[in-house]
Amino acid sequence: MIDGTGIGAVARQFEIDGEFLDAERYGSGHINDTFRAFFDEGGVKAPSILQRINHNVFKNPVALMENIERVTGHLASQVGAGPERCRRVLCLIPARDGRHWHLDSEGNYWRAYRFIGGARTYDAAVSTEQAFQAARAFGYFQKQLADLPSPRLHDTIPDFHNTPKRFLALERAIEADVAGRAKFAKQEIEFALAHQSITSVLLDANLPERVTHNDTKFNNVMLDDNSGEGICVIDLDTVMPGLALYDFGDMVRTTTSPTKEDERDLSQIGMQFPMFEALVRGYLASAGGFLTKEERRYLSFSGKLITFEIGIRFLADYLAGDTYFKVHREGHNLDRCRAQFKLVESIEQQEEAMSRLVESA
Ligand code: ADP
Ligand code: GN1
Ligand code: MG
Repeated sequence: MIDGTGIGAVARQFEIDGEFLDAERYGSGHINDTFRAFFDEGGVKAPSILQRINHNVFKNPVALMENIERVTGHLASQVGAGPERCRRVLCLIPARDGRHWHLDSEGNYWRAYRFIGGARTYDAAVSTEQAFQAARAFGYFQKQLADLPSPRLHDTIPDFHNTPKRFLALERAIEADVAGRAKFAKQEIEFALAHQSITSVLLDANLPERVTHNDTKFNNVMLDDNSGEGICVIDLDTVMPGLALYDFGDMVRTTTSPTKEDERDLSQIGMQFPMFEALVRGYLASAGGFLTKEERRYLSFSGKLITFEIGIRFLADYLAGDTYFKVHREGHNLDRCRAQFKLVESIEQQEEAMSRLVESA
């Protein structure tokens, strides 16, 4: 935990104008710690974003920050100067020593971003327009990074979307059952094991490696408060080489059901076809120019696969005693797993229609 004094000391390490006032936890991420920190800028209370990187998850924060510097630099070069620059691209605030991160006395890595005002993130999408905007923004993000100069970005988490390896990790967690919880998750374990055959489909399909975001949750894109436009893709820790379909798949997971990721009332969860249609339209509006025929063919499948993959990650973490994802109640990871599997079922029921839609798009 960090108190107000601690965060003030960290905040003062960055090139932010004005006196530090206070800070509050911000957002609903499961891995890092995000704070909105306020500074007195000539009598105005101005916010900045401060983030502590979870180095148990991201083993090499310096390499991660190198990725982010390169990625945001490349995006910024395409947006150009002007007042919208730090609303359209995340702008890192340098530390006072000139680096883009600060290492505190406890061995934690911190970074700071300019606050994007007049826009916000949502944990669930409420309209097809929002789904369209998110998909278009994530597709545009991939497009802008298609010509990122070499070298290859660091893999901040190796095999992040390697579903067969995620499946193997689940099998080990079931076998070890260190928290004695397998007995509470019999149905979910059965569901997971019955789906093993889908895990390697994308890896076997010989699809092109691209620079991808890899965590395209709906709450990782900021929508403008006035226009509703998807103006800035955020949460760049997992930007690294990947498949375009990992990103589309996670959009399907987090945007097509009207519910949040941890909804306990399973009857509320379902893949809403108009939302999927809006995602396809939005994504193709920006990414349609570079996607191959093969990539297009797997668009609907990717939604099922990534929803399943995140579901088995939640299940494995539940069985391991909640060591990876932050949890806020007992059984939280199991609830999240159940919600993902319910969505997988819903996608399965509509898979043919989804594929037909993609073919005609
Ligand atoms: P996490 O890993 O905690 O999900 P994010 O980078 O997604 O971290 O940030 C958490 C939340 O903080 C986001 O959902 C968004 O609402 C808000 N946020 C992040 N960066 C900014 C920014 N530069 N300006 C304004 N809000 C931001
Ligand atoms: C984590 O950090 P956050 O909350 O955006 C996770 C993603 C999962 C997501 C599920 C580094 O993302 O892979 O899809 O939770 N990030 C990491 O909500 O594991
Ligand atoms: Mg996030």
